[in-house]
Formats: sequence, structure tokens, C-alpha cells
Amino acid sequence: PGVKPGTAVLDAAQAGPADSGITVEQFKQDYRNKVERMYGDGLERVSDLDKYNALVSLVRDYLAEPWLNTKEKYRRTGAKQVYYFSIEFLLGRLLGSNLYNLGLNEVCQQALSELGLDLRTLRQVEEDPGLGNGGLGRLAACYLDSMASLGLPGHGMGMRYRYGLFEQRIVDGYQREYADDWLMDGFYWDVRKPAEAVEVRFGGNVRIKSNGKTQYIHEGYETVLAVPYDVPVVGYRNGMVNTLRLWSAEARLSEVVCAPQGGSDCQKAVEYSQTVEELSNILYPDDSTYEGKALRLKQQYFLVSAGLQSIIRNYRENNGHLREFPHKIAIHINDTHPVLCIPELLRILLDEEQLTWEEAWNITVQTMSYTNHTILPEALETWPEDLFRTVLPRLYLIVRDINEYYCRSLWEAYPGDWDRISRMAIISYNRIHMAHLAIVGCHSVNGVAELHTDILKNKIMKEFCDFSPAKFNNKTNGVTQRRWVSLCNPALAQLITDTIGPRWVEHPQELAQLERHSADTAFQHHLLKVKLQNKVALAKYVKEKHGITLDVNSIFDSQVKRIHAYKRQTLNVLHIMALYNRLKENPLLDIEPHTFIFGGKAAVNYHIAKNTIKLINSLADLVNNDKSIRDKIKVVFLENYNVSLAELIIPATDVSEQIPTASYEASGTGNMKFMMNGAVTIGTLDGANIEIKQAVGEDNIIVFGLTAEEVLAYYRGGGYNPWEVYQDNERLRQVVDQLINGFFPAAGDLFRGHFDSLLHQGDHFFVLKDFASYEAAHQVLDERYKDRPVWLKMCSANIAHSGRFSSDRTFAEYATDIWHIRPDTLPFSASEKQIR
Ligand code: H2P
Repeated sequence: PGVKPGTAVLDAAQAGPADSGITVEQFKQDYRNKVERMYGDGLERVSDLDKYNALVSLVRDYLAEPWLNTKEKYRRTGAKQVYYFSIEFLLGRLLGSNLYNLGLNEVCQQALSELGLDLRTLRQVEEDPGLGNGGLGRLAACYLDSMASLGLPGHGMGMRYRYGLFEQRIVDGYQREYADDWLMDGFYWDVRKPAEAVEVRFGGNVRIKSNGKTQYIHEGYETVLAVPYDVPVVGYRNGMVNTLRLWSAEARLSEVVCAPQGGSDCQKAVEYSQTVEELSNILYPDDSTYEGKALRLKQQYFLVSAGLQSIIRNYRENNGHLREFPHKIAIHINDTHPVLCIPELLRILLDEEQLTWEEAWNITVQTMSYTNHTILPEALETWPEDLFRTVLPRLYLIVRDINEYYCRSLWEAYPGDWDRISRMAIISYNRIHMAHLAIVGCHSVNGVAELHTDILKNKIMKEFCDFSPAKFNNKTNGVTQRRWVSLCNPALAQLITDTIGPRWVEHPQELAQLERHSADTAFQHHLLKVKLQNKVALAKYVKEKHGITLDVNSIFDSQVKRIHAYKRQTLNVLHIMALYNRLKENPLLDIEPHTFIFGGKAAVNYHIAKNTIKLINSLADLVNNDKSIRDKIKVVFLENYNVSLAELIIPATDVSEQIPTASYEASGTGNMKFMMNGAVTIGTLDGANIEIKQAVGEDNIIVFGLTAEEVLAYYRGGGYNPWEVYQDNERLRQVVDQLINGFFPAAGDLFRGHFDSLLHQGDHFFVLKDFASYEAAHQVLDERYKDRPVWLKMCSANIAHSGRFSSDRTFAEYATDIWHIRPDTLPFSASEKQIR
């Protein structure tokens, strides 16, 4: 409801040559025809939604041929295909990116404008698809863009959630969760493929039949129909269109017999269909109950089983025996959610293809690879053995066998070392450890930044790494410069192209050429103008949506990401409180005016994170309404952070807050997006921040706080004493006390949980410990900002050295090192590259 984040429109020059083969005249004609055929009405009489839908439908028509050609070509060349399984794909709006990648943006903009329409307005009609939540899902979406743009035969496998995660609304400062009804007006990008639906089986029992060869007969199961919806993934001006396949759970009601006496049984059938559809209703259903856990497990199996069945069906149509499978197919497991791919592929190979265990196991391991995205214990999924056996009885037996074989090999390597074996087992203490299963069943295990991979290898997964070191490798994350610069910040993209030419869009490492211009006054002047223009756009949105007036000449300082204790939004808040206190003491204090921007969702059951949102909003109320500080600082929490909002915030930001407790943030990807848009990072030495520092040099980033090594050393020693820090630092003591002493007049005891966790529960995330150095880092930042040429040089250096953080680089590494595929071997001919 209400105001939706806007969209930038590319400048004509930046859109590059019109290589689509479609003229403005033709586009206009096609578009008029499309509207008339779809709605039986003229362009002048249909709504914006109709206009948007017709435009999507037209773009789909244009990309149909390259989509078909790409599939044909894969068939013809027999190229090895990669399938990226992920529980999330945080796509963002697709109209802009598809037009851009098709090379149609300029033509479309011109055609619409000649028809009296505005592309920007129509792009805003699009709902953000509710298919993801945080960095994990957005990374998967960046990878889809890079795979297609690099010409790699790589596809996504995901879920089509009816209601996404949730829509966040802020009511009286609190997060409230509403169903994200993103499909309400339809989703015109995907194609439903009912003929390719497959059945997924749950529950029942397994009968073992032994006449010479042991057979496993699965009986008494419940069947759910998995219906695929295919979304085209358009490569950047290369004629390639890959596929993201999204699965939806349905019941085949036509096969449920209604009793002749009618009535109630039909009612039951409808109710049954609702329980079936529940499987694909929501991303990360609440798992605090047994039923919730079962639903999550079923959802994961649903994705995996449907995805693998369709891959194998497709493989069979084009290939011979499944022994060749790993030479033709690579399956990538994004985090632990799709780890069931391993036992499910084994099940198919053993029970349906009748391969021997050894054959089936070798094929599986050679096919599968796994990325770990976090070391947080709660995210390394485990399932109660009983639940697993009940929901997936055949897979349970397979996992038990894998565990037995594996433990036997461990026993051979470490005879008598029961402790080690039980720590490394897949099943131990009645739980099934999905990360262990992933390590055992994949030929490659990678972390997402150098430090993260080191921590996996030397701490979290050390024993596994000692046992099979060759599996472990690092692939530092990346983001696509096409969405995260060209599309969201067209003015900056234009400036870059004017300065170094257009090749950076496909060869982001060429951004390094900007370094030569970073001290150039004219370049700096333009950069400043671009930033200001983006700040004005964000300020306009904030005014319309939240009624808050922002000072576009202040420093825009943003922390936008999931709300989590380790990401330390609380540290940011405490620092703002201290700054506010200083201003109250001395209203003439000479500080740069600041706008502190927050955004992000807290998980539904994560109470302290939800209270952090309330804390930020309480602070915003206090600060924004206090005339005595003369607007020196403002605080805003932007509701319902999503990709579209990020596209508005990131280009407008001066300072990028990347302040997790060192060792916890596996990589971060927001840090890369901000950097590409010329923001300066204030951050801890964690995740990819370390590599950003290496890339930009220490003068162009502001680091503070404990290192990962120091944090881990404290943990080994049993933590630290926050009381000492609290006693020693008066400003800190003041803000910590203010959490509970009535400073937030209406809050009562609301923030006692924060207070206690900082002082009485050992401050697990070192907020107090890092406070002084964070405050000092902010002071350095202010100093640098005051000297505008120095600051702008820092901004330019960040853009210039962001090429390494392109997902094109990351994906080329995955392709070569893990999947052993090369960019499409037979490039499309010039005529094939045209869309018509
Ligand atoms: C996670 C990690 C990030 C990482 C991202 C992608 C799970 O994302 O925490 O450090 O960059 O995966 O690898 P997030 O916290 O944003 O949900």
C-alpha cells in the first residue's frame, strides 16, 4: 500500500546501441496492438496496470525467440548445464532489467514517450517478486544475471511462494507482518508449464523386498503435484535467455472423488487442496512448532524432488545413460536448504535407475557442489531424526546408509576416535546434520569470502577439511554491475561511460581506469552532482512515504540489511544516541549534518530484533522532533526494505555501514553495491570488507573494532567483561543507561532486553567493546568529509576498484573451478544476437 519506491530511467546514450533490431515505430505499433488484443480496448482507455501488463507481454514476445534459440542451441551442442538450487531468488523488478539486457530500453522509452507514456511510471507498477529475503537470495539473483550475461548454460531452481516472506509495515514504531500479496495482480513474466508437472511423495512407509536384489517399495504416501513456472533470464545483449524454474504446490482436485451425496466431501476436497498449497505459500514458515518444522522440511524436499525429476526428464530426452550425468549436469546447492538433492538423486539412481550404490554415489558426488553462507549455528540446519523418518521414509534410509559408509571411512582414518566420529557424523544424537551431509555428498564446498572460507577450514569445518582438504575452496561473492549501477544509478553509469567508455558494463575490471580521474576537478564535480540528484530522489520518496524532510546536503549514512544482533544495528543506534547527547550539551557543536537511514526486516519470531526496530523508531521520534539540535541529525527507518528500495537508497548514500561483529558476516554483498555507487565504507574487518580494503587501499575505507582473530580469542577465553568498558567510558555509560532510564519516554521497560544483553549477558556481539573505536572512526569520517576533494577522491577510488566484486568475476570462477563449464562454446552469430 501507499508509495512504492521509484525507478530510474536510463539516459539514451547509456542504453548503448539499439542492437535489438526493433525500431521505435515498430515498437509503438506492436504495443498498441498488444494492448488492443489483450484488453479489447484502446491504449487511451486502459489502466496503468493494463499498460504495464501489456508491456511485459510484449517484451515476453520479443524474448521468446532468443529463449527458444538458447534452448535449441543447448540441445544441439549438448553443452553441460548448471542448475542452481536455492530456496530464495530475490529478483527485484524485471521490466527495467529485461529491457536493458535486451538492448531495448532506449527504443521502449522513446516509443512510450511518443505515445504520451512514461516508462518510469510503468516500471513502478511492478511488484517486487516475493521470492527471497536477504543477501542469500539477492546473491542468487545476481548470479542468474551473470550466468546469462556470460553466456553460461546455467539455470535457477526455486520456489514460487504465493505470499513471499511478509510485507513489513511499521505501526507505532513496531514491525507488523502482513501477507506479501505480490501475485495479486498476476505475474506476467513467468510461463506456467502444467504438462511438465511432476509428483512429489511424502510420508507413508518403505517395504523392503528381497529376491536376489533388495528393492525398496515406497507405499502409503501422499502425493503433491509440483507445477513449474518458467521465468526467462535474459543475458546482457548476447541473445541468451536462460531459465529460472519456480515450483508451485497444487492438488489435482479433479481426481478427488466427491461422494454422490455431495456437499461435505467436496468441501473436504477443497480444504485438502488448501493444505497441499500451503507447501508453497510462504518463505521460511515459522518452525517453532513440530508442524512448522515438518512444513519446512516438506518444502525443501518439494523443491529438490521436483527440480531433480525435471532435470532428469530433460536429460533423458537429450542424452543416453545416466552414467554420463556428471559430464552433462552440475547441481549447485545454495546453503543447506537444498541439501536433500544428495539423497534424492541417490534415490532416483538406485530405485528408479537400478544403479549400484557405488555407481550412484560416484555420480552424485561428481554432480553436486555446495556453498556455505554462514557460520551461525542456528542457520546450519539439523532435523530431528524422527521427523525426517516420518516425512521422508525412503530418504531417511538412504541418509542412514550414507552415514554408515561415511562413519566407516572415518573409522579407518581415525580408528577408535569415537568423539571425532560422532562430531563428524551425519546422524548424531538423533539429529540429521545437513551441512555434514552436504560436505560428504559434494565434490566442492566453498565459502563466500576469504576470511569466511578460512574460518570454515580452520574452525567450523576443520575436521572435515582435515579429512578431505581438496573439497574446500573460496569464491568471494559478487554483485551484478548491470542492476546495481547501470539500472539503479543511470546518472553515475553515464558519467562512467563518458569518462572511460562503455566497456565496463561487460568488463567491470575496466572501472580501474577511473582511478586516473579521481582527483580531476571536473569529474569530482559531476560525481557530486550525481550523488545530489540521487539524494533528492530518495528525499522525495521519504517525504511522500514517511512525511520526513531530509536535508540533501547532509551525509546520508545507511545501514540496510536484515535486522540481526550480529549485524549490530544496536551499535549504530548507540552511536547516534551519543551524538545526540553531545548536541544537546552543545547545540553549536561543529559536526557535519547527518541523515541516518535504516531498513530491514526482523524474522517473525526474533523478538530482540523486532525490538531493535522499535528502538530505531523511538530514536527517530526523539531526534527528528527535537528543534534544539537544529536538524543536525535525522534518523529514518524505511519500511519494507526490498530490492526496489535498495535501488533508491544505495545510489543516494555517502556512508555505507558494514559493522558486524568480526567473524560473523560471511561476506556481505550490500558492502559491494554501496562501493560501486561511490559510498565510503565504515566497517569492521569482516567478510568481504577485508577484500574491499585490499582493493581500495586503507585510505579509502574506514575500519574499526576487534578483528575476527581477537573476537575468537575472547570466545576461547570465555568472553569479556562489558562492565569494565561501561565503567570506563562515560558517554557509553550514558547511552546504555538511557535504554532504560526514561530517555525514551513511552518505552517503559521495552529495551531492557537490549540493556541486559549488553551488560548482564556478556555482550556476546562486542557492541560495548567496539563502541569507542566506532565513535572514533565516525570522527575520522567527518574530518574526511569536510575536505570535499579528499572525500570525492575516496568515493571515486571505491567505484574504480569495485570491478573485482562483480558477480561476473565470481561466476567465471565457479564455472571454471567447480562446474568445469566454459562460456558458451559457440557464440551466437550476429543475426542470432538480434531479437528478431
Ligand atoms: C548471507 C550472509 C552474508 C552473505 C550472503 C550471501 C546468509 O546473507 O549472512 O554474509 O553475503 O548470505 O552469501 P544475509 O545475512 O544478507 O541474509
